[in-house]
Amino acid sequence: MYTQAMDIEPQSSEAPDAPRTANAQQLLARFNARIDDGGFIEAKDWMPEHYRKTLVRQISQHAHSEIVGMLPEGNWVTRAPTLKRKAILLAKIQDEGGHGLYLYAAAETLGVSRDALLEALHSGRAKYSSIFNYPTLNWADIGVVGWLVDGAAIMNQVPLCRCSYAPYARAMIRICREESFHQRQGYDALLTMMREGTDAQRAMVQDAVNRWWWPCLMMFGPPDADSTHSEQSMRWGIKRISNDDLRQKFVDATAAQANVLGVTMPDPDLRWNEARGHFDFGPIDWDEFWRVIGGDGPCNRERLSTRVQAWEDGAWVRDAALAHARKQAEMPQRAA
Ligand code: BYC
Repeated sequence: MYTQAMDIEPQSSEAPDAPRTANAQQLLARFNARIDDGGFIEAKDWMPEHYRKTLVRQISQHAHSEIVGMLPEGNWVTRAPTLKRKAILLAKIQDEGGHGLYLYAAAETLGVSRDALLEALHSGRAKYSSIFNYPTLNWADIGVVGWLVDGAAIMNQVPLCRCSYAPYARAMIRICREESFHQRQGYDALLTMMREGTDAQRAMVQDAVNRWWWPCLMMFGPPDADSTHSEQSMRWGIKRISNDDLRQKFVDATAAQANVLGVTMPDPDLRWNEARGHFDFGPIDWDEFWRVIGGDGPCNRERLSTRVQAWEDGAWVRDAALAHARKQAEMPQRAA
């Protein structure tokens, strides 16, 4: 039940998108030409079935990540150290819920229902980002989630603003604007702890960085050589930059920020390589990554059961909204 496989619909056994008629060949040629020109595909445009399924998979995993991502931070709302930090945290968590809504709406334009997507999440069939299967143990974790987790998310998501599927690209533009506030508020919370805090608070920040650094590097997905979908997704302009290249950009950006903050990344191999013009970094534990996305991370079970509980507890809200919509629909008839 707690695996994170993503099989919303059984796959067809025939070769994906092999055009069988002259008309189908023409549609495929037009689609390919638009992709090759760097153009966008809209919801009503013809698209190969494999392209549609790839987008449903990626956009729904992304949507699930946003709403599951609310849970580790939600744990700290009642324990935020000041009113200001609490208000910021609440706003951030609400933003993540909003991102989930934009993304589910973008997935729905591809002809899949939100109920089906949520059912796949709640039954454990759908994936969400590996990062949310790690615990937030102290207040510094909330700062580190903003700085590193949202920082990694932005690095991955900015290129998605140019994704070839226009409804996804449009959703990503708004999401990226909000994510950049999330990253900055996290870094600001950590700077306050490091500059104005006690030794114990500085130690909390370092401890949180030690625990989150490696899982954040895993957020970008497996190495390019082991990535199942990258080649096709890059060809279709869904992904614009590869998993490894994005990971490297993230390491380069955050290594400098760590110096300003006064923390050390838990990687003895992390050092500037003049010849490459990048930071070198040590090996990632990919066994841990596959274990976590296979359902056996520190918090997979807890996250899924909390999410299912929230869905069940919210049934009355959905019922009330539907009842209200029904009444609204009946109004003009009543007046007549
Ligand atoms: N976690 O062929 P690959 C956020 C899976 S939200 C879990 O490279 P692809 C935030 C992958 O799905 C962050 N699974 O895949 C929210 C595939 O399995 P399936 C979420 C992962 O799709 C709230 C298999 O491994 N961001 O930051 O080409 C608060 C092979 O991988 C992961 C997005 O979703 C992972 N980390 O590339 C704060 C962005 N990595 O599907 C923050 C949109 C890989 O064959 N998504 N897998 O069963 C993407 O950009 C791409 O889907 C990925 C993976 C780069 C994540």
